[in-house]
Amino acid sequence: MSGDPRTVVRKFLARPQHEGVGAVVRRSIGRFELKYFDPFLVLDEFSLTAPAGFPDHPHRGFETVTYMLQGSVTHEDFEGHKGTIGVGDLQWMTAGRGIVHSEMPASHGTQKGLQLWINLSSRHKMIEPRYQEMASTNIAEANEDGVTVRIIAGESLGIQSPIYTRTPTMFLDFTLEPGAQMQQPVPESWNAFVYILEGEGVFGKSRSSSTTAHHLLLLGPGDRLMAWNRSSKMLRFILVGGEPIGQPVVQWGPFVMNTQEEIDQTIQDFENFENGFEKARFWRSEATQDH
Ligand code: FJE
Ligand code: FE
Repeated sequence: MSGDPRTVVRKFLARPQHEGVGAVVRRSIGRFELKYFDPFLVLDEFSLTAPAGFPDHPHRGFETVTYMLQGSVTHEDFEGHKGTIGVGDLQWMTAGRGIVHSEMPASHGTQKGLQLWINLSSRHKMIEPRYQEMASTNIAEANEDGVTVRIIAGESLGIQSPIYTRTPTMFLDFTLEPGAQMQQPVPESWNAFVYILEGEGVFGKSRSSSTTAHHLLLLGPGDRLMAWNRSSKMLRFILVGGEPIGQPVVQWGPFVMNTQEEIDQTIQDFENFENGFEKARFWRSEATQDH
């Protein structure tokens, strides 16, 4: 490879905070100090223990990617789309012009996962909603020299994920055994980050100091990432990259548009059950109905 490897330019520790109803999230992207990392709006490592959850709420203008780490979450939306995603399963939801749904724990104990919000460009914000779901058993996994990679989106070790990314995105889940090292190409023009799930690792430059779990690492320019596990425990992290959109972002909670006028219109659409929110008028999720 001809270019330079990417180095770590900023580092954030994601501390737990409260979100939804009784839920706890470690938010890295989307917090005050890092409102937006184009095209990424939010990265939450969430933790749900019943009755905590995310009851009926809307989305417009972006995609949500939910990837489970422990336990399971049941989702249901206002079109009748419903399901449960368990450990290692993926839901890639393109909210587009509008989704109203609930996301609630499906079992006892603590459910953990990642939720990433990916922005859509102005010409895609009002597209029809779409789901892409992949059970853990269908997610391709490649193995090489102590490195295991699960290919959620994009390509690694010659394997391409079938997930269609409306905003070009890569999402890879790496596990490195003690002593292992990895190298992964990342398109030069993309923004990319690492989020550490477990263990500790050295990222970017071989001589840099190691970083532990729940840290977000923003990567600088370059054409690939290199990482090393010099510890005696497993290292697990995600590497995510995306093509920057380069458009203004105006966000109001779960609505993400380009202008304040579009946000005002969205709030009006939601209140009046119009322009994609028609089915919200008489819908309540089973999870939040009185039993
Ligand atoms: C939320 C709007 C939302 N992080 N991690 C406003 F859409 C949400 C929300 C979530 C969420 C859901 C899951 Cl399953 C996992 C998440 C935010 O639903 F919390 C606020 N405050
Ligand atoms: Fe949601």
